[in-house]
Amino acid sequence: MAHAFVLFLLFSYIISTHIHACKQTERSSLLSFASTLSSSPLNWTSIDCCRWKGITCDQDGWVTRLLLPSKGLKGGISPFSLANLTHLNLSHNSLYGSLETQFFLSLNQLEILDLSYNHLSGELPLSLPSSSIRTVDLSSNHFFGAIPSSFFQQASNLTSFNVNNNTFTGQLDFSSNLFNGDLAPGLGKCSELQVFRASHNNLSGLLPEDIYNATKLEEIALPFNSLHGAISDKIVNLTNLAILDLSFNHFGASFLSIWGSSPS
Ligand SMILES: *[C@@H]1O[C@H](CO)[C@@H](O)[C@H](O)[C@H]1NC(C)=O
Ligand SMILES: *[C@@H]1O[C@H](CO)[C@@H](O)[C@H](O)[C@H]1NC(C)=O
Ligand SMILES: *[C@@H]1O[C@H](CO)[C@@H](O)[C@H](O)[C@H]1NC(C)=O
Ligand SMILES: *[C@@H]1O[C@H](CO)[C@@H](O)[C@H](O)[C@H]1NC(C)=O
Ligand SMILES: *[C@@H]1O[C@H](CO)[C@@H](O)[C@H](O)[C@H]1NC(C)=O
Ligand SMILES: *[C@@H]1O[C@H](CO)[C@@H](O)[C@H](O)[C@H]1NC(C)=O
Ligand SMILES: *[C@@H]1O[C@H](CO)[C@@H](O)[C@H](O)[C@H]1NC(C)=O
Ligand SMILES: CC(=O)N[C@H]1CO[C@H](CO)[C@@H](O)[C@@H]1O
Repeated sequence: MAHAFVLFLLFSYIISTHIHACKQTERSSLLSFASTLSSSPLNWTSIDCCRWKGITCDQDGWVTRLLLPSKGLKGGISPFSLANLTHLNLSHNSLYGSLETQFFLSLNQLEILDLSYNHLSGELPLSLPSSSIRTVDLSSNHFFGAIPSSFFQQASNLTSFNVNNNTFTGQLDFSSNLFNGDLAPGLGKCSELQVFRASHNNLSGLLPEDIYNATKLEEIALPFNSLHGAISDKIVNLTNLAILDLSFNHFGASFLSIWGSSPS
Protein backbone atom coordinates (compact mmCIF):
# COMPACT_ATOMS: atom_id res chain seq x y z
CA MET A 1 0.00 0.00 0.00
CA ALA A 2 2.77 2.39 1.03
CA HIS A 3 4.71 1.33 -2.07
CA ALA A 4 1.71 2.01 -4.26
CA PHE A 5 1.35 5.44 -2.71
CA VAL A 6 5.01 6.27 -3.31
CA LEU A 7 4.68 5.06 -6.90
CA PHE A 8 1.56 7.18 -7.30
CA LEU A 9 3.44 10.24 -6.02
CA LEU A 10 6.32 9.49 -8.32
CA PHE A 11 4.03 9.20 -11.34
CA SER A 12 2.16 12.37 -10.43
CA TYR A 13 5.47 14.14 -10.17
CA ILE A 14 6.64 12.88 -13.55
CA ILE A 15 3.32 13.75 -15.18
CA SER A 16 3.06 17.20 -13.60
CA THR A 17 6.59 18.15 -14.58
CA HIS A 18 6.07 16.90 -18.10
CA ILE A 19 2.62 18.13 -18.78
CA HIS A 20 3.60 21.73 -19.41
CA ALA A 21 7.33 21.46 -19.89
CA CYS A 22 8.09 23.07 -23.18
CA LYS A 23 9.88 21.32 -25.98
CA GLN A 24 13.45 22.48 -26.20
CA THR A 25 13.08 23.18 -29.92
CA GLU A 26 10.14 25.48 -29.13
CA ARG A 27 12.20 27.20 -26.46
CA SER A 28 15.02 27.87 -28.93
CA SER A 29 12.56 29.19 -31.53
CA LEU A 30 11.15 31.62 -28.99
CA LEU A 31 14.62 32.69 -27.92
CA SER A 32 15.60 33.27 -31.52
CA PHE A 33 12.48 35.44 -31.95
CA ALA A 34 13.42 37.38 -28.78
CA SER A 35 17.04 37.75 -29.83
CA THR A 36 16.09 39.89 -32.83
CA LEU A 37 14.37 42.41 -30.55
CA SER A 38 16.56 45.33 -29.65
CA SER A 39 14.54 46.22 -26.62
CA SER A 40 12.34 43.77 -24.87
CA PRO A 41 10.75 43.77 -21.45
CA LEU A 42 10.32 40.01 -21.70
CA ASN A 43 11.87 38.06 -18.91
CA TRP A 44 12.20 34.82 -20.82
CA THR A 45 14.84 33.05 -18.76
CA SER A 46 13.41 30.06 -16.91
CA ILE A 47 13.71 26.55 -18.35
CA ASP A 48 10.00 25.98 -18.96
CA CYS A 49 9.03 28.30 -21.80
CA CYS A 50 5.37 27.34 -21.36
CA ARG A 51 5.35 29.54 -18.25
CA TRP A 52 6.79 32.55 -20.00
CA LYS A 53 4.78 35.71 -20.38
CA GLY A 54 2.63 35.59 -23.49
CA ILE A 55 3.07 31.88 -24.15
CA THR A 56 0.45 29.15 -24.12
CA CYS A 57 1.33 25.50 -24.76
CA ASP A 58 -0.74 22.40 -25.38
CA GLN A 59 -0.36 19.45 -23.04
CA ASP A 60 2.54 18.07 -25.02
CA GLY A 61 4.56 21.23 -24.55
CA TRP A 62 4.07 22.64 -28.06
CA VAL A 63 3.54 26.39 -28.18
CA THR A 64 0.06 27.20 -29.47
CA ARG A 65 -0.24 30.92 -28.68
CA LEU A 66 2.18 33.81 -28.70
CA LEU A 67 0.27 36.84 -27.47
CA LEU A 68 2.34 39.93 -26.81
CA PRO A 69 0.25 42.94 -27.83
CA SER A 70 1.32 46.35 -26.46
CA LYS A 71 4.40 45.00 -24.71
CA GLY A 72 6.82 47.67 -25.90
CA LEU A 73 8.64 45.24 -28.19
CA LYS A 74 11.10 46.99 -30.50
CA GLY A 75 13.21 45.53 -33.21
CA GLY A 76 13.32 43.45 -36.32
CA ILE A 77 11.03 40.55 -36.97
CA SER A 78 12.53 37.43 -38.41
CA PRO A 79 11.17 34.01 -39.34
CA PHE A 80 10.77 31.58 -36.50
CA SER A 81 9.47 28.09 -36.44
CA LEU A 82 6.51 27.15 -34.24
CA ALA A 83 4.68 24.39 -36.03
CA ASN A 84 1.66 24.27 -33.69
CA LEU A 85 1.09 27.99 -33.29
CA THR A 86 -2.56 28.92 -33.82
CA HIS A 87 -2.64 32.51 -32.44
CA LEU A 88 -0.02 35.17 -33.04
CA ASN A 89 -0.74 38.65 -31.73
CA LEU A 90 2.10 41.15 -31.72
CA SER A 91 -0.05 44.22 -32.33
CA HIS A 92 0.77 47.69 -30.98
CA ASN A 93 4.51 47.27 -30.70
CA SER A 94 7.42 48.80 -32.65
CA LEU A 95 8.43 45.89 -34.82
CA TYR A 96 10.02 46.62 -38.16
CA GLY A 97 11.34 44.68 -41.12
CA SER A 98 9.46 42.77 -43.75
CA LEU A 99 7.46 39.58 -43.66
CA GLU A 100 9.61 37.28 -45.66
CA THR A 101 7.94 34.26 -47.14
CA GLN A 102 9.90 32.12 -44.67
CA PHE A 103 8.20 33.98 -41.85
CA PHE A 104 5.03 32.16 -42.77
CA LEU A 105 6.41 28.84 -43.95
CA SER A 106 6.70 27.28 -40.53
CA LEU A 107 3.41 28.60 -39.16
CA ASN A 108 1.12 26.27 -40.97
CA GLN A 109 -1.43 25.82 -38.18
CA LEU A 110 -1.96 29.55 -37.78
CA GLU A 111 -5.57 30.68 -37.39
CA ILE A 112 -5.21 34.24 -36.08
CA LEU A 113 -2.54 36.71 -37.12
CA ASP A 114 -2.50 40.25 -35.73
CA LEU A 115 0.54 42.38 -36.51
CA SER A 116 -1.37 45.67 -36.64
CA TYR A 117 0.12 48.95 -35.37
CA ASN A 118 3.80 48.23 -35.92
CA HIS A 119 6.35 49.61 -38.40
CA LEU A 120 6.50 46.59 -40.67
CA SER A 121 7.26 47.33 -44.28
CA GLY A 122 7.99 45.71 -47.61
CA GLU A 123 5.71 43.71 -49.81
CA LEU A 124 3.48 40.93 -48.59
CA PRO A 125 4.69 37.36 -49.00
CA LEU A 126 3.18 35.35 -51.82
CA SER A 127 0.70 33.57 -49.66
CA LEU A 128 -0.89 33.41 -46.26
CA PRO A 129 0.70 30.95 -43.88
CA SER A 130 -1.88 28.28 -43.47
CA SER A 131 -5.11 26.92 -44.79
CA SER A 132 -6.52 27.27 -41.27
CA ILE A 133 -6.13 31.05 -41.28
CA ARG A 134 -9.30 32.85 -40.16
CA THR A 135 -8.30 36.38 -39.16
CA VAL A 136 -5.56 38.57 -40.59
CA ASP A 137 -4.91 42.09 -39.32
CA LEU A 138 -1.93 43.86 -40.87
CA SER A 139 -3.42 47.34 -40.55
CA SER A 140 -1.43 50.47 -39.64
CA ASN A 141 1.99 49.39 -40.84
CA HIS A 142 4.08 50.52 -43.79
CA PHE A 143 3.46 47.63 -46.15
CA PHE A 144 3.49 48.63 -49.78
CA GLY A 145 3.23 47.20 -53.25
CA ALA A 146 0.44 45.04 -54.52
CA ILE A 147 -1.45 42.40 -52.60
CA PRO A 148 -0.61 39.29 -54.60
CA SER A 149 -3.65 37.33 -55.72
CA SER A 150 -1.87 34.18 -54.61
CA PHE A 151 -1.97 35.62 -51.10
CA PHE A 152 -5.46 34.18 -50.74
CA GLN A 153 -4.65 30.86 -52.36
CA GLN A 154 -5.06 28.81 -49.19
CA ALA A 155 -7.47 31.13 -47.45
CA SER A 156 -10.69 29.18 -47.76
CA ASN A 157 -11.44 29.73 -44.04
CA LEU A 158 -10.52 33.43 -43.93
CA THR A 159 -13.30 35.48 -42.34
CA SER A 160 -11.61 38.82 -41.69
CA PHE A 161 -8.90 40.60 -43.66
CA ASN A 162 -7.79 44.07 -42.58
CA VAL A 163 -4.99 45.98 -44.30
CA ASN A 164 -6.18 49.51 -43.52
CA ASN A 165 -3.66 52.33 -43.33
CA ASN A 166 -0.70 50.93 -45.24
CA THR A 167 0.61 52.03 -48.64
CA PHE A 168 -0.56 49.30 -50.94
CA THR A 169 -0.43 50.64 -54.44
CA GLY A 170 -1.59 49.86 -57.88
CA GLN A 171 -4.48 47.90 -59.18
CA LEU A 172 -6.70 46.09 -56.78
CA ASP A 173 -6.42 43.24 -59.14
CA PHE A 174 -6.63 39.65 -58.09
CA SER A 175 -6.89 38.30 -61.57
CA SER A 176 -3.39 37.08 -62.24
CA ASN A 177 -2.39 34.18 -60.11
CA LEU A 178 1.29 33.89 -59.50
CA PHE A 179 1.26 30.22 -58.59
CA ASN A 180 -0.48 28.53 -61.45
CA GLY A 181 -1.46 31.15 -63.96
CA ASP A 182 -5.16 30.42 -63.63
CA LEU A 183 -7.53 33.34 -63.82
CA ALA A 184 -8.92 34.90 -60.75
CA PRO A 185 -8.62 32.65 -57.77
CA GLY A 186 -8.01 35.63 -55.48
CA LEU A 187 -10.74 36.80 -53.20
CA GLY A 188 -13.23 34.53 -54.90
CA LYS A 189 -11.52 31.64 -53.07
CA CYS A 190 -12.41 33.19 -49.76
CA SER A 191 -15.82 31.65 -49.46
CA GLU A 192 -15.93 32.40 -45.73
CA LEU A 193 -14.76 36.02 -45.95
CA GLN A 194 -17.02 38.36 -43.98
CA VAL A 195 -14.90 41.48 -43.53
CA PHE A 196 -12.57 43.04 -46.11
CA ARG A 197 -10.98 46.35 -45.12
CA ALA A 198 -8.28 48.18 -47.02
CA SER A 199 -8.83 51.89 -46.45
CA HIS A 200 -6.11 54.55 -46.68
CA ASN A 201 -3.96 52.80 -49.23
CA ASN A 202 -3.23 53.76 -52.79
CA LEU A 203 -5.37 51.19 -54.52
CA SER A 204 -6.42 52.08 -58.01
CA GLY A 205 -8.25 50.37 -60.80
CA LEU A 206 -11.50 48.49 -60.65
CA LEU A 207 -12.98 46.30 -57.98
CA PRO A 208 -11.86 42.74 -58.70
CA GLU A 209 -14.59 40.69 -60.34
CA ASP A 210 -14.18 37.77 -58.02
CA ILE A 211 -15.03 39.84 -54.95
CA TYR A 212 -18.63 39.08 -55.96
CA ASN A 213 -17.98 35.40 -55.41
CA ALA A 214 -17.20 35.89 -51.73
CA THR A 215 -20.88 35.72 -50.91
CA LYS A 216 -20.51 35.73 -47.12
CA LEU A 217 -19.11 39.26 -47.21
CA GLU A 218 -20.82 41.52 -44.69
CA GLU A 219 -18.45 44.45 -45.01
CA ILE A 220 -16.35 45.85 -47.82
CA ALA A 221 -14.60 49.01 -46.64
CA LEU A 222 -12.17 50.58 -49.10
CA PRO A 223 -12.46 54.33 -48.50
CA PHE A 224 -9.54 56.67 -49.21
CA ASN A 225 -8.10 54.93 -52.25
CA SER A 226 -8.13 55.71 -55.97
CA LEU A 227 -10.54 53.08 -57.16
CA HIS A 228 -12.79 53.88 -60.10
CA GLY A 229 -15.19 52.32 -62.54
CA ALA A 230 -18.55 50.81 -61.85
CA ILE A 231 -19.90 48.26 -59.44
CA SER A 232 -21.07 45.13 -61.21
CA ASP A 233 -24.72 44.07 -60.87
CA LYS A 234 -23.31 40.88 -59.43
CA ILE A 235 -23.23 42.79 -56.18
CA VAL A 236 -26.84 41.74 -55.65
CA ASN A 237 -25.44 38.28 -54.99
CA LEU A 238 -23.67 39.55 -51.91
CA THR A 239 -26.82 39.13 -49.91
CA ASN A 240 -25.07 39.44 -46.54
CA LEU A 241 -23.46 42.75 -47.38
CA ALA A 242 -24.42 45.36 -44.78
CA ILE A 243 -21.54 47.84 -45.17
CA LEU A 244 -20.16 48.96 -48.51
CA ASP A 245 -17.88 51.93 -47.97
CA LEU A 246 -16.20 53.12 -51.15
CA SER A 247 -16.17 56.79 -50.21
CA PHE A 248 -13.21 59.00 -51.10
CA ASN A 249 -12.36 57.15 -54.30
CA HIS A 250 -12.84 58.11 -57.94
CA PHE A 251 -16.13 56.41 -58.66
CA GLY A 252 -18.19 58.42 -61.09
CA ALA A 253 -21.86 58.89 -61.85
CA SER A 254 -22.28 55.33 -63.17
CA PHE A 255 -21.38 54.01 -59.76
CA LEU A 256 -23.68 56.41 -57.98
CA SER A 257 -26.63 55.45 -60.15
CA ILE A 258 -26.16 51.76 -59.41
CA TRP A 259 -25.83 52.52 -55.73
CA GLY A 260 -28.92 54.75 -55.87
CA SER A 261 -31.09 52.18 -57.63
CA SER A 262 -30.00 49.31 -55.42
CA PRO A 263 -33.11 47.75 -53.89
CA SER A 264 -31.67 47.29 -50.39
C1 LIG B 1 12.59 37.05 -14.21
O1 LIG B 1 12.16 35.71 -14.03
C2 LIG B 1 12.85 35.05 -12.98
C3 LIG B 1 12.46 33.56 -13.02
O2 LIG B 1 11.13 33.36 -13.42
C4 LIG B 1 12.51 35.69 -11.66
O3 LIG B 1 13.16 35.06 -10.62
C5 LIG B 1 12.92 37.17 -11.74
O4 LIG B 1 12.52 37.84 -10.58
C6 LIG B 1 12.31 37.84 -12.96
N1 LIG B 1 12.87 39.18 -13.09
C7 LIG B 1 12.13 40.25 -13.32
C8 LIG B 1 12.85 41.54 -13.49
O5 LIG B 1 10.89 40.19 -13.40
C1 LIG C 1 -4.71 41.32 -30.26
O1 LIG C 1 -4.59 41.84 -28.95
C2 LIG C 1 -5.24 43.10 -28.78
C3 LIG C 1 -4.94 43.58 -27.37
O2 LIG C 1 -5.31 42.61 -26.44
C4 LIG C 1 -6.73 42.90 -28.99
O3 LIG C 1 -7.40 44.13 -28.85
C5 LIG C 1 -6.95 42.36 -30.40
O4 LIG C 1 -8.32 42.10 -30.59
C6 LIG C 1 -6.16 41.08 -30.59
N1 LIG C 1 -6.29 40.67 -32.00
C7 LIG C 1 -7.02 39.63 -32.39
C8 LIG C 1 -7.08 39.38 -33.85
O5 LIG C 1 -7.61 38.91 -31.61
C1 LIG D 1 -12.08 25.27 -41.96
O1 LIG D 1 -13.06 25.43 -40.95
C2 LIG D 1 -13.85 24.27 -40.74
C3 LIG D 1 -14.96 24.62 -39.76
O2 LIG D 1 -14.44 25.30 -38.65
C4 LIG D 1 -12.96 23.15 -40.22
O3 LIG D 1 -13.70 21.97 -40.03
C5 LIG D 1 -11.86 22.90 -41.26
O4 LIG D 1 -10.96 21.93 -40.76
C6 LIG D 1 -11.11 24.18 -41.55
N1 LIG D 1 -10.19 23.95 -42.65
C7 LIG D 1 -8.89 24.08 -42.51
C8 LIG D 1 -8.08 23.81 -43.72
O5 LIG D 1 -8.40 24.41 -41.43
C1 LIG E 1 -1.69 54.57 -39.32
O1 LIG E 1 -0.50 53.85 -39.10
C2 LIG E 1 0.50 54.58 -38.41
C3 LIG E 1 1.75 53.73 -38.39
O2 LIG E 1 1.55 52.53 -37.74
C4 LIG E 1 -0.01 54.93 -37.02
O3 LIG E 1 0.97 55.67 -36.33
C5 LIG E 1 -1.28 55.72 -37.14
O4 LIG E 1 -1.82 55.95 -35.85
C6 LIG E 1 -2.31 54.97 -37.98
N1 LIG E 1 -3.48 55.78 -38.22
C7 LIG E 1 -4.70 55.38 -37.91
C8 LIG E 1 -5.79 56.33 -38.26
O5 LIG E 1 -4.93 54.29 -37.41
C1 LIG F 1 0.04 56.03 -55.63
O1 LIG F 1 -0.10 55.47 -56.93
C2 LIG F 1 0.30 56.33 -57.97
C3 LIG F 1 0.05 55.62 -59.29
O2 LIG F 1 -0.97 54.71 -59.20
C4 LIG F 1 1.76 56.67 -57.82
O3 LIG F 1 2.12 57.61 -58.81
C5 LIG F 1 2.00 57.30 -56.43
O4 LIG F 1 3.38 57.49 -56.24
C6 LIG F 1 1.48 56.36 -55.35
N1 LIG F 1 1.60 57.00 -54.06
C7 LIG F 1 2.23 56.42 -53.04
C8 LIG F 1 2.23 57.20 -51.74
O5 LIG F 1 2.77 55.33 -53.11
C1 LIG G 1 -17.37 32.75 -59.45
O1 LIG G 1 -18.19 31.62 -59.23
C2 LIG G 1 -18.72 31.11 -60.43
C3 LIG G 1 -19.72 30.03 -60.12
O2 LIG G 1 -19.81 29.78 -58.75
C4 LIG G 1 -17.58 30.59 -61.29
O3 LIG G 1 -18.09 30.07 -62.49
C5 LIG G 1 -16.63 31.73 -61.60
O4 LIG G 1 -15.52 31.25 -62.29
C6 LIG G 1 -16.18 32.38 -60.31
N1 LIG G 1 -15.45 33.57 -60.66
C7 LIG G 1 -14.31 33.90 -60.11
C8 LIG G 1 -13.71 35.17 -60.61
O5 LIG G 1 -13.77 33.22 -59.23
C1 LIG H 1 -25.89 35.21 -58.58
O1 LIG H 1 -25.61 33.85 -58.27
C2 LIG H 1 -26.44 32.95 -58.95
C3 LIG H 1 -26.14 31.57 -58.39
O2 LIG H 1 -24.76 31.35 -58.28
C4 LIG H 1 -26.16 33.04 -60.45
O3 LIG H 1 -26.99 32.15 -61.14
C5 LIG H 1 -26.44 34.46 -60.89
O4 LIG H 1 -26.09 34.60 -62.23
C6 LIG H 1 -25.64 35.44 -60.04
N1 LIG H 1 -26.05 36.77 -60.38
C7 LIG H 1 -25.19 37.68 -60.81
C8 LIG H 1 -25.75 39.03 -61.11
O5 LIG H 1 -24.02 37.39 -60.94
C1 LIG I 1 -1.45 18.80 -32.16
C2 LIG I 1 -0.41 19.00 -33.22
O1 LIG I 1 -0.68 19.52 -34.31
N1 LIG I 1 0.81 18.61 -32.91
C3 LIG I 1 1.93 18.79 -33.82
C4 LIG I 1 2.90 19.82 -33.30
O2 LIG I 1 4.01 19.94 -34.15
C5 LIG I 1 4.77 18.74 -34.25
C6 LIG I 1 6.01 19.04 -35.08
O3 LIG I 1 5.68 19.51 -36.34
C7 LIG I 1 3.90 17.64 -34.86
O4 LIG I 1 4.63 16.43 -34.91
C8 LIG I 1 2.66 17.46 -33.99
O5 LIG I 1 1.79 16.55 -34.58
